[in-house]
Parts: sequence; structure tokens; C-alpha cells
Amino acid sequence: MIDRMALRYMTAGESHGPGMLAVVEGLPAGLAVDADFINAELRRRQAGYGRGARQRMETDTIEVLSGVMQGRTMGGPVALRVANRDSRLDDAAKTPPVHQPRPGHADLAGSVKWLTTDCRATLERASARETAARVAAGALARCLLREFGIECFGFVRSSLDVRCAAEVTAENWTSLRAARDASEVGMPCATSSQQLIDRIHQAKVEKDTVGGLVETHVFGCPIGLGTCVQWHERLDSRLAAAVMGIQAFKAVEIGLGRECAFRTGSQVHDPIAYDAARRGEPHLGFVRTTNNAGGLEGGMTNGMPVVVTGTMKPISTLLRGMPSVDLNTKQSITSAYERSDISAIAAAGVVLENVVAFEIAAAFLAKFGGDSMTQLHASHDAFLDLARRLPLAD
Ligand code: EPS
Repeated sequence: MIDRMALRYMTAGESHGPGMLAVVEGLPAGLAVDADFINAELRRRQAGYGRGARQRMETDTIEVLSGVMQGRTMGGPVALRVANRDSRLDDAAKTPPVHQPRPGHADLAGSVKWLTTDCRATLERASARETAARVAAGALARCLLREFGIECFGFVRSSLDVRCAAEVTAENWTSLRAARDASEVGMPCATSSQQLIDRIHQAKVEKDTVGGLVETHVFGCPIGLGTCVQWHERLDSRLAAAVMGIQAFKAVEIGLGRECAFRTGSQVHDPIAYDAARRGEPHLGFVRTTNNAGGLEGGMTNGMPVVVTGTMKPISTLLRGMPSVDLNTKQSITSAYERSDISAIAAAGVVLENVVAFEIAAAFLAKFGGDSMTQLHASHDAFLDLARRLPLAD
């Protein structure tokens, strides 16, 4: 399959192995790698009310293993490692076999797939610990986006019956970001934030878990990232795949998302107007009064903020257990409990933000290309210059 996306990454590592790895390939040479920024994103991912004891053991930071010289990319693959302090895979006593699959986890499907009755190997790789590597890769890609004024803002929109009603705009997102950072659950509204803390506490008392809805807004994308020419290269297709690849995510929406089904066209589509005074903005003056499309039409950015929402199911490891079956005896049994989180929804907000950022960066590089940051800047500036001069003379 032809794929114009040059930027890609893979992750490796187990929850309780020596560490998590991200290998990012396709970054141009000369990109300044802001390790402090990447580490700050990793710290944010570890925080949040409802996280388990594991996060007090880990202090996630990146170690750059390749592809960077004196703080700048060299053009080759960049390998990032996040060490696991709770590394114990080789200690059989500390990693006993698990025969009671947890409903909602990868345990049952993985054990049958790999023809074993021990869920251990499956759960180690299926673990959401892997998101540390995805956040590291996404935050690295954001170093590139930020050079072009593209910024991402992610937060927790809702969980159970608690919803933050804040409307996010290009004008207020930095103050919402400050409110989010002051919240223990990544929600930029003080009242609903406290309500959610109470709900998570209640779930803990009841030995239960919660999930939620997380949202990311990307500001500053020029028109034309992504393409309508192949289904798998549409930017919304890429985003959806990346988001659904996050552990425990069960749904993804762009802009108005599934709400589109309940409205007519005139109530959904964002009217187009032209304002020459705003030619300097990402939409080049093609202003929209609404953004129901979430910044994407025909699989391409349209100059409005890209808005992606993801739904995370409740954590599948329940202290109270769930009905299950022992894989050896086939007898009914209560599912296994391993130390876990009550809620990781604040972390999910950070993961979504960085996973989305990576796909935006991939589409950005697919459009503007270049082996070096110098070439990338030149190509980006030349395109904007041409686009602002439309219609071009023959
Ligand atoms: C996870 C189970 C828990 C979480 C883990 C994801 O791990 P442990 O059993 O070691 O306490 O803490 O998430 C992380 C370690 C992390 O860094 O996000 C699971 O089963 O998915």
C-alpha cells in the first residue's frame, strides 16, 4: 500500500519489563528536541486522582538512545526509552501466572490467541503502561508542530454524570489549560472537577472503576493537511485509528461526531465566509461561524481547530472482581485482581492529546516534506504564500 506518511513510530516494552521504548522515524534533521517539554508531558500522564500505587513508584522521563546530537535530530530514527522502576518480569515469584481473566481486559482473548492458560504475557503487553511511550513519541512530534505555531490542548470533558460545560476557543484555551492543570482530574472547571473527584472516591469505596470522555483541540493547522484521495490517508481516518489504538478506548468522534445523526444538514455544516483582514490566520480568511466539522472536511484540515473526542471505558481491573472462568478448570470464579487504577481518565486526556499531535505532525510532514527543518520551513512558507495569492495567475 502506497503511504505518503513518512513519519511513523513503534513502541516496545512490557508493563513490568525493564522499560518502554518508542522508535520515531521520519523526523527531519535539525529539529530541537525539548526534553523538558517531553518529560513534563510524561509527568502529566502519571498524575490524576484515582491512579494506583504504581504511579508513586515511577518517575517517567526519557532517555534518548539514538537520532539526536547536541539536542537536535540528525535525520535517523529517534529511540526514546522510559525506564520502569517496577521491573520484575524475570522474577517468577513477583509475576505469578494469572488464570482468571478479567472481563474487559485482553486476558481471555490473548491467552487463547497465544494458546496458553496464563494471561500474564498478554496483560504485560496489553497494559496501558505502553501509553508512556506513545506520549513520549507524541510530545516529540509536538516539538516540530510548535515551531509552526501548532498547539494542542487536551482535557477531560466528562465522566459518569459529571460534565465540564466549558466551550473551548482559540482565545480561551490557554486559561482553560491553567484550570485543567490545577485540577486533580484534568477537568478545566473547578466545580465539576470536585464532583468527579467525589465520584471516583465513591467508586473506590464500592471497589469499582470509572472511565470518561476526553477531548483534544489542535490550534494553528494550515488548510490542507491530510488528503481526500485515499481512504487510509484521510486525516480523520488516521486520527481515528490512532485514538482507537489507545488502551480501553471504545469510541472516537471528530467535531460534532455522532450528534450529526440527529440533525439536518443546515444544522450541521459550517457556513463559509471570507474576511480579508484575517488572511494571516490558519484559515487564510475563510472564516466559519461554527466548527461542527471539528476542523476536518474531506479528510483534510480546513483551517479551523481540529477537535477529537475519545471515550475510555472504565478500568477493567475491579477490586470487587467480576464473574469469570478459571482457564484451567473452566469453573466459574471471580476475576483476578492486580494492583491497578480506579480511574485513569486524567491520564487518558494526556494520551489523547499526544497521540492526536503525532498524527497531525505526520500529515504536516506528508504535505510539506523535507529532509531538514530548513527545507520544511521553506516549503511551508512557500505554500502559504501561494495559497494566500489564490487565484494564481497562469
Ligand atoms: C495497568 C495496570 C496498572 C497501571 C498501569 C496499567 O499497573 P500495575 O499493575 O503495575 O499497577 O498502573 O498503568 C501504568 C503502569 C502506567 O504507567 O500508566 C493495566 O493493566 O493496563
